Amino acid sequence: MKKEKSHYKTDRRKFLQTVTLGSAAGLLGFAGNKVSAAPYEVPAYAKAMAPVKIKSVKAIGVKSTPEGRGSNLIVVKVETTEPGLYGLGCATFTQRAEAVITAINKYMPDFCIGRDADNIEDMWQSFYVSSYWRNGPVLNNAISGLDQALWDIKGKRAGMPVYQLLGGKCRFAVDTYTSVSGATPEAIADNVLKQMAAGQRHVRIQLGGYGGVGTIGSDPDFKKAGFGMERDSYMDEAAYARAVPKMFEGVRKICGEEIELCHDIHERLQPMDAINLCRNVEEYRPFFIEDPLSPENTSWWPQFRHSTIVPIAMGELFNNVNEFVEPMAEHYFDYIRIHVSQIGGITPAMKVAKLGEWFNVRTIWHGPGDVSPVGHSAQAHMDLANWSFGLQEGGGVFSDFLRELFPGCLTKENGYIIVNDKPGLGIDINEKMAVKYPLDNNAGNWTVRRKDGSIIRP
Ligand code: GCO
Ligand code: MG
Repeated sequence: MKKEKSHYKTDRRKFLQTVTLGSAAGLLGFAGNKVSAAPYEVPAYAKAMAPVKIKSVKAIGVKSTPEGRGSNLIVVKVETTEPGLYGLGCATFTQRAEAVITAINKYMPDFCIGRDADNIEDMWQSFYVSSYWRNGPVLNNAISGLDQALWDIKGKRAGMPVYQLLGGKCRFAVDTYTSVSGATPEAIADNVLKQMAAGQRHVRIQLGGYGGVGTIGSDPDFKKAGFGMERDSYMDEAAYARAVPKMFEGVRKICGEEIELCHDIHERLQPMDAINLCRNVEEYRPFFIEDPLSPENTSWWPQFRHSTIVPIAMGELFNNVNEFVEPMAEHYFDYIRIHVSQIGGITPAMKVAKLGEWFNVRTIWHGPGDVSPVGHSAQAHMDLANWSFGLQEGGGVFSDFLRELFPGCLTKENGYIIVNDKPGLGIDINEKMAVKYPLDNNAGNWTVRRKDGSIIRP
């Protein structure tokens, strides 16, 4: 019975192929010539599953730690009409998590249900313009959740890890940098030595919080005057700019020449101060200096590049893929620091990575704690397949809590991220556990002020 059915299908396909070729030949003016379609039997290995439709889309919000503040993580789950076949994607925007969840739960189901789960590019392009106003962090994160989930589904359908669908491995594993901080160069060097002993080749060094917050400077006059909120941070820009070269000097002296050292300015200095800071650390050969300018200061780039030789890593605050084009074509940066969920997921990130190949600008995807383990997996799959890879921030080290919450998390050996070879992104979510750790209303406190209380862009 079964055999007969498939026989019928093959005959029907042969018939359709003949008809199609026949009519194409007609259109090309070959009528009269004998054009016959060679009978073509689709081999078993090439038979994909029948098309599947999207059955449901929802957001899952969960804390990254069992207690304390932690990050608000958001994962999108897309279910299909194929029983048991679903995908996961990262849509984490910690500081405005509820806004992203609303965008997903209120606007995605109507848009997605009944559509073909295979057409990722079309889904991305059509959801992107469906609101007419577009390209903000809330909607881009929502699209990222959908996009990554569809790549996950495609990988599961193909029986392949996503890196295979992106072109296959062009490196055996993903090299990383990790961050350490401390109040003094000696304390930082101590932490760097520990990372070196664990096999790390690249370490980012910070003096306490970004901009030296909590370790440098005293007497925030605005606090004494009762200006702002008690919890607002204070940054002494000049003291920070003086301290960073000393930090590099101290760490180099203790840790030697081999370790690659990086630093994140986190956009906090005035452009000329950032240029001077970079010049002052040149002799310590940083691997990169990150985000020396805020995104509002892009017109300073030509001057910046002509003033200092340190490699620059930039872009975690960009929302829009178009923002990368000019700086890459003009070689303003050496590394692009895309926050993958912020720009809309794997589909746009791969386009920027490929553009990097033409201009020799390499990727270091943003990988802090406010990227979910699903997002870290998506990044590692791209890292394995992109030739224009530079390095990866974080990933591979997760708490026991996160490993239980997200079975299949990446692992790290000798400083390299290791990706499991399960189909798709290779990661799952324990939904029963997730409901026990709901999001909190942490609106974010990126309020950093200088001595007189005026705001520093973080
Ligand atoms: C980094 C980043 C982060 C961000 C954070 C904001 O380079 O890792 O600067 O630490 O500050 O992701 O929520
Ligand atoms: Mg940063």
